[in-house]
Amino acid sequence: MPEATETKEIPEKKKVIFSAIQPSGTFTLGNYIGALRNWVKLQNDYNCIFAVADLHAITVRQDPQKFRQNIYEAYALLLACGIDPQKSMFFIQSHVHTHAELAWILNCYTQFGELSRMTQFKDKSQKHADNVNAGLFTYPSLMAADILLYQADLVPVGIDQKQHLELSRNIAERFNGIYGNTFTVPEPYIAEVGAKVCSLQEPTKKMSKSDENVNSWIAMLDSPDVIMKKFKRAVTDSEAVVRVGEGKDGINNLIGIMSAVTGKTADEITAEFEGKGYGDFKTAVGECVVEMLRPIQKRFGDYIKNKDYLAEQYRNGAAFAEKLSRRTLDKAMKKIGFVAK
Ligand code: ATP
Ligand code: LTN
Repeated sequence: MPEATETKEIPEKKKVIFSAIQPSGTFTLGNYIGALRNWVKLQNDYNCIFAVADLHAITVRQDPQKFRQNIYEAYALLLACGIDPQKSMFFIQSHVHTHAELAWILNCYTQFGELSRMTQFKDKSQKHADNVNAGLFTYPSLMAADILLYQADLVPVGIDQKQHLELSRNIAERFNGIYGNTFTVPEPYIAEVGAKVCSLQEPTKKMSKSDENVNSWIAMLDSPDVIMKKFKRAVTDSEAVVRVGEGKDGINNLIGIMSAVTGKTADEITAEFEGKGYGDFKTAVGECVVEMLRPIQKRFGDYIKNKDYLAEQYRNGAAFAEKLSRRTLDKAMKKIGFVAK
């Protein structure tokens, strides 16, 4: 007889992770180090669900041809980074109709005042003053739908998305409060410190793909030559010592990048470059980034040529996602009082 205190080991259920990225241009080194690279690692420990958030991208006007290409490229690039459709569910958001449907429903449980307080809405409506559309305003309800449909426990996002996630939690709690437990209330999963890659030209700002100065960001698909050139042009300071310090934003950023890529600490990097100039250092940073991206670019080149393979993967992903998300949508609709089909 087992002792009364002995407990049977119940295998812990893996937590569900959901995240998505907009196909709104070429992905940068910031997207990779701050988001995509972590997604790849999470696949081993969690049930991961990832999407290319194309519905979100049309809140800003897109050129149709370029948009289509960006969606393909985003899907292929994520595969090339190591998102593995055998381990994770990986699909294109607009292929799974439940997202838009739940978003409409959640819109009716989201207050005008809440949406008005979103800083991204305020920023983007200033930036695109000629197109402050309703979708830009209700963007967070669609994001909530993305997450709540899969009963996600954790959502890896950058700090810029934390406010949206907070709103998703409020919507879930409000709905559960009215109708009883329907949605898992998700927690943010913010990447470890140092995950913010800054602009190479204005190193107090984050590296952003929508920055008009192309020298400020490294695209994941930039050629080695271009990457080296951009690093050589990176803004530094006049001290000429490779160390982390106040007022040394450019060098701090380059050290951060090298540390993220090689796993070396800032002190190790400082020691390695003692007595050497910024020229050598910048070349070394450029080289390690080129080497990190080289295999990804190679795989991307193979995937993007193989449209049939891409289609097979995103169709499969969408079929699974539809089946899983349908359950939550049906449950929510039933609770509200809709008549079942
Ligand atoms: P935009 O320029 O349109 O604002 P973006 O390059 O900032 O776009 P997003 O699509 O908003 O990229 O972000 C996708 C993910 O990449 C988010 O999780 C975000 O936090 C992360 N990310 C974006 N830029 C950086 C950066 N410079 N450093 C670290 N993480 C980043
Ligand atoms: N809004 C996010 C992309 C995004 C997302 C999501 C992230 C859309 N739906 C759901 C996490 C969970 C962005 O712009 N980075």
